[in-house]
Amino acid sequence: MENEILRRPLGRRRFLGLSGSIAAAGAVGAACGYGAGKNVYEAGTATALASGPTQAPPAQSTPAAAAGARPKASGKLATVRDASLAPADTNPNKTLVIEVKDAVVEVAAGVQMSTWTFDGHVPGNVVHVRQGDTINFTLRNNGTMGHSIDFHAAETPWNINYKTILPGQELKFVWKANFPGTFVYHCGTAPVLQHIGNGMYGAIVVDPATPFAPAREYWLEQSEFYLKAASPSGWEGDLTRMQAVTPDFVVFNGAANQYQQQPLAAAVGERIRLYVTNIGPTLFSAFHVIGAIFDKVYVDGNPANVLRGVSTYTIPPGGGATFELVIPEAGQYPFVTHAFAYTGLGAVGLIEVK
Ligand SMILES: [Cu+2]
Repeated sequence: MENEILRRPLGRRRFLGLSGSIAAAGAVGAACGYGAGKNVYEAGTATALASGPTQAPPAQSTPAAAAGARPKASGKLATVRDASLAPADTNPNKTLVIEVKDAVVEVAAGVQMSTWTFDGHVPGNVVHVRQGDTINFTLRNNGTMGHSIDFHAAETPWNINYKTILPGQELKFVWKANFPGTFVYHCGTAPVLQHIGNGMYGAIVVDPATPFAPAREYWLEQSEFYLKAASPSGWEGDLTRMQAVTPDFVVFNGAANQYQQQPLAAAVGERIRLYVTNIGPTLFSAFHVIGAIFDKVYVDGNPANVLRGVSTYTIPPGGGATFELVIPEAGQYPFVTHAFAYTGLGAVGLIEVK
């Protein structure tokens, strides 16, 4: 389907001297009126595309929109989040401490957002454990308001262990990773929409008791950002836009288009395993790799739930899946949410196969 969609801007793409489907994907975003600024490599290209309808999402009634102040990516991200999944350590009795803290993060090139975080990152650190592990967990609130945590990999009472704690407080509980899979964790304090929308989430991967075969492994967490102007960072979360589902950016691992700036590496014929979660807070992900087919999709990341030969797979908000693919030919393979009104907002990365 994307070929038909991508064909339209092709002439313009050639005119601009671009090559590769990623440029076309960016142009699609721009053509939809959703372009969040740069979605291509070269500054000159981005400037050319920015002369098109790349700046304004559909008119909103928020003060920032009324003032014409919408966030726009510019330049390059200062850092690109490492998407490699480090192996889980082999100790079955694990200690995990997560600290809540406020932080300013770059959600698109040059766009700084004041966020509420787990461990200072959006998403928080990836938690990687093994099925059967016992997790001795501590949540420490060094933020400025009440927060909590909800592990989708855990079976534990919500009213006891997912309760909100105030700044300066700690919450400890022990849980067991009974189910293997690819899960989210998030703050569950009301309004949850706002706490997730402001950056309080991460991913947790539970390896199955019988491990998967060796592969090149990456984690990707899709999410949306809804912004309004704020000082001193420039931007902060906008609950009104979250409620209206009018995102400024839709991203993988916390920053728009970051894996165009620094693609994920893989080799021809190598098994690639992607642990993909979607924290939303509201949008579904239609996860797809352009030019490839998933050899296997493990629903929720559980090896008992296997699908074969899948092109695009839905990941609901709060869900996850594990994808395996083997790419037979060298080149660039964009991974996207195939919901194209959102793709151009930053949900395009690249797998570079050599
Ligand atoms: Cu919170």
